Amino acid sequence: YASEAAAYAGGPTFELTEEQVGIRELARSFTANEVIPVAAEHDRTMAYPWEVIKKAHAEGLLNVHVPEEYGGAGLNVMSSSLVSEELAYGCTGIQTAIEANGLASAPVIIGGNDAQKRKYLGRLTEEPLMCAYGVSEPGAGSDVASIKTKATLEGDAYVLNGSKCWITNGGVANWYFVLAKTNPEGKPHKALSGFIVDADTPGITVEKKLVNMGQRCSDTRIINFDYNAERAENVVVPKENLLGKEGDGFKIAMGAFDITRPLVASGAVGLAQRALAEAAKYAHDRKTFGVPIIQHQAIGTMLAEMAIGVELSRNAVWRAATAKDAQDPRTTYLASIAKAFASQTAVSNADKCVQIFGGAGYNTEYPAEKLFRDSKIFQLYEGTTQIQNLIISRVVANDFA
Ligand code: CS8
Ligand code: FAD
Repeated sequence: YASEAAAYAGGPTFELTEEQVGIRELARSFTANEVIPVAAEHDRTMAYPWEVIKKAHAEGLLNVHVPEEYGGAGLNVMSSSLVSEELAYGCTGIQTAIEANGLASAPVIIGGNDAQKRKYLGRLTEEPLMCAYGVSEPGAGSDVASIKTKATLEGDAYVLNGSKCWITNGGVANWYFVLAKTNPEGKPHKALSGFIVDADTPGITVEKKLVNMGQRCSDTRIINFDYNAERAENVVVPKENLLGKEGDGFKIAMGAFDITRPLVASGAVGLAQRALAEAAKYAHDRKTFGVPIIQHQAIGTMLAEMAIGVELSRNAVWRAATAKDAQDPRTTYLASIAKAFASQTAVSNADKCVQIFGGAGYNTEYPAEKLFRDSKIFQLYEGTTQIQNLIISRVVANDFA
């Protein structure tokens, strides 16, 4: 950043506390020392960033929102958003791997009992272990209520049958949150239940890592929870791993997004800020027609638009995060606004960054093309932009009915 004052102007609502400034500094220096130096290599090899994750765990930058009583830092969403933005500034592939732990543990924090939290959240804080959130399926992404995976109660355990698709951390997770139908005849939203499933449960098969456009070191997989004829095994989940009671699953799964959409949006802000910084530096160095290109008004206008996007997106993230922390009933609406707007900013800033770099923007020796590839997913995962707009428009329709 050019200066602290330029990056965070503060203000009556959004002045950071001393503790928050400290958290942000810790995440910023971690990003500079541990993330940025290895980001391009992880993008090239697509290797999972285990070393970075182990160091993040040691520094207290993994599982930041896990309550203190279960060994975590107990950060609220606002403070967590500072960490997400800084990590994303370095590499959103690495940040997504780290953030996916937050997403998978959110349903346990929301719907879990003390024993479940102690066992599964405690495990995460003791060792650098990963977990994954398994909701989407090959046939159902946006329409969560239409998922097909079944959980059938047989004696004192559930038998899982179905497949989950696009599961971040799928191949490296120690446990999964899985949303499944416990009452196939019931109304779709009340038919779903949430489970914690140990990844080493017999019968689970993990397919090969999916090769994506960007965020290529993040591990995305299809996971099958099916009767394995060869080994004559069902995927059996003990009854005590049900979160809440049968039928609570949809609300638990949605409640997680109220926490994580502001954090995904802050990841988008980090990427947008990085695109601005890289573009501005390059525009100072590169000369055409005898002057640095930053002196051409057309370039200055693009940089100004990028800065506008960053500032307003960060404001939207902080607004949504503080709403969640204050239990504001408009949290879901504000989280969708932050997610939709910040992801648009990330895509737009990455595009402008490539443009400002000219031909170099299209080349892997420079940072712009990675930012461009990495940015697009923000408009897709954690609910597409169309789904955020659906959530926002339902509130608007209600407000002005
Ligand atoms: O289906 C909903 C939706 O959000 N779809 C998008 C799915 C999505 O976002 N998937 C993301 C998967 S995870 C991922 O991509 C990870 S990316 C990698 C990791 C990144 C790092 C973190 C919908 C379309 C918004 C709504 O669906 P509908 O079927 O229309 O249901 P509704 O009528 O809106 O709601 C039914 C009941 O649920 C209650 N509800 C809805 N939202 C919430 C929240 N909290 C609590 N309860 C909620 N947010 C709603 O009030 C209804 O309850 P009733 O009692 O029935 O009235
Ligand atoms: P579809 O739902 O089939 O949508 C297709 C198109 O139709 C989209 O443009 C969509 O916006 C539009 N559309 C759908 N419904 C409507 C509507 N009602 N109104 C207007 N437009 C609509 N899922 C997990 O559970 N866990 C994860 O960890 C996870 N990580 C992911 C990581 C990656 C890299 C990717 C690509 C996906 C991940 N997902 C994960 C899945 C992700 O959440 C879904 O891909 C996303 O929600 C969209 O679902 P879909 O792909 O099935 O698209």
